[in-house]
Amino acid sequence: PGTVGRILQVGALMPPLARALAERYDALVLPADAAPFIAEHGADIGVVVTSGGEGVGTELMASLTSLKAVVNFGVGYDTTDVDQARRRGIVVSNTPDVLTDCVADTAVGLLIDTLRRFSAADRFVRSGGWASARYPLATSISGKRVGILGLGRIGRAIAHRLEGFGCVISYHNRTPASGVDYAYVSSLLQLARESDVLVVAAAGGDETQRLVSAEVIDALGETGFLVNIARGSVVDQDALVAALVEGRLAGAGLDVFDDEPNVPAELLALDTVVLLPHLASGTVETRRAMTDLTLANLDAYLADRTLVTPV
Ligand code: 8YV
Repeated sequence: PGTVGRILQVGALMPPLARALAERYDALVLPADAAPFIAEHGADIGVVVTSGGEGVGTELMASLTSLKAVVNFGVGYDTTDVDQARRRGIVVSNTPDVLTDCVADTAVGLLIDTLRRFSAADRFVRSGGWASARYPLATSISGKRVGILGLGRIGRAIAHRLEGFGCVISYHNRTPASGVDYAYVSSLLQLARESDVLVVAAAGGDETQRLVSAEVIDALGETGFLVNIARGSVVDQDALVAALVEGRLAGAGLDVFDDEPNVPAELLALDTVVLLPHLASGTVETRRAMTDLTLANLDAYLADRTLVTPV
């Protein structure tokens, strides 16, 4: 195949990945002041390597007139303009499967922490509260009805784990998933009404924007819990915060937010919420596997214009 052009890193990447790009691929790095850089190099860039946290948005993609491939670190690629990519014949890869177990582990850990209030109990012990008071009773896991929004690879891994905890699983997707016998609920509102815990595992992007609306949150109700390991954009965050502050929702376990790394100040004061810094895939083993898969996609593209895991 003909020449690909230069490789460009967009946004921060794991140090081993950034190092490999610089040393082995002579990659350029998009600076904060992008305009002069684009003016000089924009037309030479054939491949972008980026992550879900950054992506290749509409404007940046339009300015890269020779772009042919976007290699994305992370399973989610909602920050990349895939419609423009499709129109222009730009191929996009992500890193599915290798992070499924860790993200599902995080969802289950968050669910247990939120219902049993372990993180708040840890704060209680550290602050000396145990000497003078008993810790309030929490909520059991077994027997709980867990609704999963988005029964894809990660949703299924969450469901599989929660079966082991004695939870009753149902789910909502646009269409029923094949090969599972969990109960399918065709309306998300109905799923929320019938669930003690709603776990968000759907991809981000326009199609899932604020799917978990004020109405859905109200349907979960004052004994209900929300867990989100997907994207902040899938939930109406203002409605979620209001419901938590007013006690109209029992609690929430959140690994993702609307405007990371900013977390609504109201949540910091609530012991009913568990707040994580978007760490679901953040283990040494999984991040190494994601790095390897990212480089495998890049190598495949450079060798013969194919991708190992195209989206
Ligand atoms: C990454 C993620 O931390 O895979 C995803 O979609 O959200 C995480 O695994 C993130 O993409 C890195 O920016």
